[in-house]
Parts: sequence; structure tokens; C-alpha cells
Amino acid sequence: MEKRETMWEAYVSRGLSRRTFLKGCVALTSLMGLSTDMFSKVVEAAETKPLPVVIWMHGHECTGCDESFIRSASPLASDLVLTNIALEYDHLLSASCGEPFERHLEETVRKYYGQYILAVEGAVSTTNNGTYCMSGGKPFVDNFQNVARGAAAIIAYGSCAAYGGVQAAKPNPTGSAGISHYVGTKQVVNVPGCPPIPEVMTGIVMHVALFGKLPTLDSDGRPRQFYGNRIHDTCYRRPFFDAGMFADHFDDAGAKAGWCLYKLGCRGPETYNSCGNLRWWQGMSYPVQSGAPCIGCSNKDFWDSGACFSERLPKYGPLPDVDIIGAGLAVASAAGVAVHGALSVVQKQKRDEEEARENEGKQVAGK
Ligand code: FSX
Ligand code: SF4
Ligand code: F3S
Repeated sequence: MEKRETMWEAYVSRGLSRRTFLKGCVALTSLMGLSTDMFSKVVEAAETKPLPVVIWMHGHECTGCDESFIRSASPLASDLVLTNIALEYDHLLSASCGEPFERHLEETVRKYYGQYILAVEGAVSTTNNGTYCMSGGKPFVDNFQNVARGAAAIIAYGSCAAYGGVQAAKPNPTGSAGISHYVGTKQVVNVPGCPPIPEVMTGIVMHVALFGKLPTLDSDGRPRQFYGNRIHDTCYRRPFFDAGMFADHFDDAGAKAGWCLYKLGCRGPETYNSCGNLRWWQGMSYPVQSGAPCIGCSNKDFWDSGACFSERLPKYGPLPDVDIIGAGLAVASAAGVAVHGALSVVQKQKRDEEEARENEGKQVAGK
């Protein structure tokens, strides 16, 4: 088998300096959520491990995930693609297309069977033999399963690949579902979000690439370093929630003053993601910061959550506490927060119990 270059060799062959390489390793270390004492391990891996072969497939989706990925700032998506991974197949980012490109996919699968990382955006569709979602002239479900069989690690990018996405909304005419239903017993790393945060996407693929193992996952297959907190836990509007100060309409004085968006449907209290920490577009903003309630785009079945996105979730209602808070009753406000806090604690405990049973840092198959 031909020798593939390492990340360090890729830097050298592109005329980049050792200093640039080390700066890249610093960025990767922090991006992967690792402590600084892991820096030398990252450098060592980058110097010695061959660039990981990545196959990137698109199923039933809107391509927003790839659009998000190419906006990764640290590392830059271009650096990742050109110097950190060997991206062999991606309909959006590859210059080639058509039959030769599809043949290249088959050759890549054959050549690197059992070694490549498979990144997938979009759901698998199975109604009418999968013909609602065709790729390279074949049903995506068939293509995907062929490639998944030889993958060392499988990453589901976006809520569509993880859970089925918008096209799986009731009545789900195309029979769309998350990819994990079609890979047998293989562990899938779920990176939900519609789309996921760019730096989370690059961070996950680099973790698998450099360490040859999956990051620590929660019971839902999500990397804990990025999905360990609720939007609500890191929200800068949280003091308004705690003080019972809520916007009632999108254009009222409370909304203009930046009060909590809970009564306008915010799903932050039940949504796990890093939007409040990392934010989007180089830390510029995220939905709650731009005045839109979190619609829980990282949650399973968020599209069928039973209420319009601008309405409070029924499961948190009727919430007389919140309405009473709106009427200015401080005692009820405290009770309301306590009720909500208790709900959150119970949810958190359940998660912790589940996570205690999870597979910590499961080794990638074949390594
Ligand atoms: Fe889904 Fe991604 Fe939402 Fe779109 O590829 S997670 S519809 S942003 O694009 O799959
Ligand atoms: Fe922020 Fe939403 Fe929580 Fe309010 S409910 S504090 S807007 S996450
Ligand atoms: Fe999605 Fe909510 Fe973040 S809508 S982008 S999980 S703030």
C-alpha cells in the first residue's frame, strides 16, 4: 500500500513553516477541547500519523452542513481539507463529478477498506426503494451502506444524518431516518444541529483523525465536549430568565431590551449544544443573540415538537409560573424558577446516569 503523507509532511510539501505547523497544532488542541498538556501528543500524532482518508457523502438534506463546515475559522476549512485530511470524495467540495468521480469513490473504498472516515450529511430515505434520494445514479441508501461497511469511523453531521431531519417530519413520505439505523452495530458519532457549528464539525473529524478513536460520547452518541451543556446554561439572557423578565412579543420593549425569549418559544432549556460558547461565524452571534429563540435544532424530532417554534413547548406549559411572573408576582417567580430548575435537575440526573453507561472513548473499529 502506498505511503500517505502525514500532516507535518503536508505542511512541508506546501512550503509552510514549522512555526505555522505548531500554530495549527495549538489551534487543533483547543478546538478538540483538550487541555494544554495534550499539546505534545497532538504534535506527535500530526508528525507521525498518515493523513486520514475521508469520504463525505450527502443524503437527504439541504447541504447547509457543508455550507457551515466551509466557514470554519479555526482551523480554516481550507487548511483542514488541504493539509489535515485526505478528502477523497465530496460532491460539494470536489472539482470533479460524474461517472469518473463515482468510480473514484469505488476505488477509494476498495483501496482503504477498513481505514477511512465516513462523514455523512443528510438522512437515509427508503420509501420506493430509496428512489426519493438518488446519488451517482443509485439510491443513496445503497451507496451509503456499501461505503459504511468499510468505514473505520462514521460521523453523522447535522440533525438530518443523526435523526432524520426536517424531511422525516410527520407524515415522513420519503421514509427518512438517521443513518445509524443502517450501519448495523457500528457506533455513529452524532453531531446534530441544523446545521452543526463549523468548529464542532472540524473538531470531531480531527479528533478521530489524530487519535484514531472516537471522542467521548454521551448516550445519544454525541461528543460530550460539545454537547455537555444546554443552550440555557450558557445563555447571556439567563439572568433575565432567573429574574422573571420575559419578552412577550418579538417587538415589545422586553424584546428590544434583550430579555429572555422563553415565552416566545425558546427551547434553550432542553437543547444541548455549544452555540452559547462557540457561537457562529468566528464567534459573532447565534440565534438567541440575534433575537430568535432557540428552536432546538439539535434535538431529536425538533420539527415535530408539537408546537409552533414561536410558542412555548406544551411540556413546559401551562406554566402559570411564567405568566404570573409576567404579572410581576415575585413569589411566584421564585417558585416558577424553582419548578423549572427542578425539572432541569431531573433531566440532568437522567442524562448523567445514562452517560455513566456510555462507551468512553470507544476505539475506532479496525485500529
Ligand atoms: Fe440537515 Fe445538512 Fe439542516 Fe441542512 O447537510 S441538518 S437540513 S442545515 O444541510 O443535513
Ligand atoms: Fe436564554 Fe432561552 Fe434560556 Fe431564556 S429560555 S435564558 S433566551 S436559553
Ligand atoms: Fe440551533 Fe438553538 Fe443553537 S436553534 S443553532 S441549537 S441556539
